[in-house]
Amino acid sequence: MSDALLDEFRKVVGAAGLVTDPQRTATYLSDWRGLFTGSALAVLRPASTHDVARVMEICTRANVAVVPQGGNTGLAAGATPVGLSRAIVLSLERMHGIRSLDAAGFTIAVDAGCVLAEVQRAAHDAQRLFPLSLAAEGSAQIGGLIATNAGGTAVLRYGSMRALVLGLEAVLPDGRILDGMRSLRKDNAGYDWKQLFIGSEGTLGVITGAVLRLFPRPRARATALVALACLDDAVALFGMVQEALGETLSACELFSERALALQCAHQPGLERPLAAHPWYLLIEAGSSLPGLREALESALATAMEHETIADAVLAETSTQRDALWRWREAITESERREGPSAKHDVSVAISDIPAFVSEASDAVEAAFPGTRVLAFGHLGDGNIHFNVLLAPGGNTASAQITAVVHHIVARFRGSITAEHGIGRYRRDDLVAHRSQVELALMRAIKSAVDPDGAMNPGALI
Ligand code: FAD
Ligand code: 2HG
Ligand code: ZN
Repeated sequence: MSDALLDEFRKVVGAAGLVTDPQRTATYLSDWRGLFTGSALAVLRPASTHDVARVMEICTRANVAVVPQGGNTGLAAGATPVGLSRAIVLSLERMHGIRSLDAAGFTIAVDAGCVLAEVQRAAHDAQRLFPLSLAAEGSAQIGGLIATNAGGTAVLRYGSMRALVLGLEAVLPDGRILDGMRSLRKDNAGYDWKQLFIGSEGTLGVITGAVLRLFPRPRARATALVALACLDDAVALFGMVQEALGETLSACELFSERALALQCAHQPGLERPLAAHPWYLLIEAGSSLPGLREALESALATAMEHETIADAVLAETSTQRDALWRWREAITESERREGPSAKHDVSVAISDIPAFVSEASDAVEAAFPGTRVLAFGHLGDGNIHFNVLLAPGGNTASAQITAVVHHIVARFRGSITAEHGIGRYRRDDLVAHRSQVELALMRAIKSAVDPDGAMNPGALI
């Protein structure tokens, strides 16, 4: 990059906001899984929305592409500048303030670089709940979570990120600031442009702030880990606990014995919670009204009588609750330690989960000897992480495995990504799994908002 351009950037973001030292830029240039590595002229770390706007103006003028980056925990490599000759990474990490919290109105306004755990903490300190929860919450930022429309483990009750955003602030590629930091629950004044940015994966502009919904903090939680003989029983149990617990049910998370065994191998110190069974469901409900635990216990007792479940353990304390959750939340990290895998973040109708998993597992393990299916996820949302651990030296089969899995997903009229997004990892698959009309509409939106194609080239579309 020319010194003059560097100077221009430095004038805006200051010395602390401009990173060019290769040792420091390296962490911004690879994705969380280490599958993609790219290059950039520099990493820019602006400290305010106005600085983001000025950076964008310079980039437009100098024909420099912009790759926004949050906590870099994305699983679709959307924040990695791959194959771009003139690009910067724009990191929001210095914009991490809580702008305001309205406890009476149940809203919080934050900078986009705020880490999710910080938002949860601020809400908690104000006797409120910000419900979005996922294993990367110590690093993932609100801007990244909005840009990917993240899901996580409480979608069943509270919805994914889209359901939690009331207002948004974003900077357009040409540097204009869109100020929609409104806390309104109802607002029908024209097109709701913020919805375009939710799930846009950095391809339309830079999200710089958001107003988020808060909820009452449930005073009690009931958490159980249940062992099951088959997936049909898991779906049946989901129906039973939904009926018994109603809207208090917040999580219904699935994992297999293979996932549990993987944890035992890679997370020393975890004590096996139940004897081995093919499948497990982690069920949680929360409420401030009495009788929650009794309702869960009674639902599980009925399920036991009907032989829908094989075994169960209920958390007695918050430490036990955390220990049960660890079995679910550490799977991704254990999978990474185990070695390379082909990840599939699919959704199908909840009642189709047993047939989908059975058919896809049989197809993959028969066609690719030595592979091991690791299926887990958010059963209550119909979202299965149908990951396939590759056979040693089998990296080359990854794309073929994905083709087999996605073909079956299409037959079930499912989606090839329920929550992680398209990014660079699934870009070619999107074209095969959305109609010409849908793709044309997406391209029209992209070129209306980003006519020069400067925002995150190579991601999504
Ligand atoms: P990044 O990875 O930095 O970026 C992701 C995308 O958003 C990129 O395309 C980037 O360009 C864009 N972007 C980032 N910030 C901005 C911004 N301010 N403006 C515009 N575009 C921006 N995801 C789930 O949905 N559910 C889960 O349960 C879940 N669990 C996870 C568990 C682990 C252990 C890990 C590592 C990841 C998990 N993820 C999960 C994926 C990941 O945490 C989410 O996709 C998250 O939303 C990414 O946030 P981030 O700040 O790290 O974004
Ligand atoms: C989860 O549900 C995350 O734990 C990560 O979405 C899934 O590792 C994965 O594929
Ligand atoms: Zn998930």
